[in-house]
Amino acid sequence: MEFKHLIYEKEEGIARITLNRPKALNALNAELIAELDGLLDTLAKDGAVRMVLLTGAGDKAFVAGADISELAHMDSFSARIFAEAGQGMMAKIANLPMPVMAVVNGFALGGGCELALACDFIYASDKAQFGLPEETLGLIPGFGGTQRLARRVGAAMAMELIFTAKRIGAEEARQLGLVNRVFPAEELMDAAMKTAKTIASMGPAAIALAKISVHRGVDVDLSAGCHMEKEAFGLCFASPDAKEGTGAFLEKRKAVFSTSR
Ligand code: DAK
Repeated sequence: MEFKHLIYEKEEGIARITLNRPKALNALNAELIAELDGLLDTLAKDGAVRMVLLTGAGDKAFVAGADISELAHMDSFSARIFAEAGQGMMAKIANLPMPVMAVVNGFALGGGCELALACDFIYASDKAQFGLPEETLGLIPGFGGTQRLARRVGAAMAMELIFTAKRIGAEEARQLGLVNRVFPAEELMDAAMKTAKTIASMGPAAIALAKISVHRGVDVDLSAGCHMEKEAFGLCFASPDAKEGTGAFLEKRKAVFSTSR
């Protein structure tokens, strides 16, 4: 697949997407959002992809935000269309059947921080910086940032970060629960790949069901969440992987799960 602003690689069930506008610190313009949106549609149908890594080209930025040169020319109408495209693309990440990890190698600001938050979890380099600087531009986060950041770090901390536009480093982001793990920059991609391989070795149906249970569950009360979990648990038995996994344990051998959904 050929893209103008993305590099797409696939190896042993792991897809790696690199946002590739390094001269603009990988800022999200409308073309990049459309390309990524289309690629997510393709991935959703690719049963052989078990895990997705999303990262930024170069060593300076994951994504430095929405492209300010495009934002500067927007009116209310085009801003709404842009927000719809961005929010739609980010919702697709949660709806993918396979996990998506943001591998944040530098600035993750504004729309870049929102994109990382839309992924299932974040690994960061010790050089990464996170922030929602939209207020400095007379804007608010428009790609779900007010919602996802508050769910991740709590409403009060999200409001402080949004109101002050403060940038925080990787370690502080980890302490807040925004980032799962922090690595020296040169070790980040290897660490991400190691976790990706572990996840890719699990049964793909059970991973998809766990992902949907967690995502849907955080938006409902505990009883509704447990109800959904029960249904998802039952669905695991529609895949041969449940028999293979339990059988392998009893036979004292390593389970061999399906290679596609
Ligand atoms: N957009 C476009 N270009 C950008 C950019 C961005 N967000 N960030 C950096 N660049 C470009 C710079 O203009 C520069 O280009 P040249 O001048 O070389 O042509 C190049 O990348 C390198 O940047 P710097 O020279 O500034 O590099 P520094 O190391 O000095 O500084 C920096 C790095 C990341 C601290 C700085 O570039 C910076 O502050 N960038 C802007 C960060 C920012 O404010 N990001 C948030 C953008 S607002 C909406 C939906 C979503 C959003 C808004 C509305 N709807 C409701 C419609 C989201 C908004 C945002 O994300």
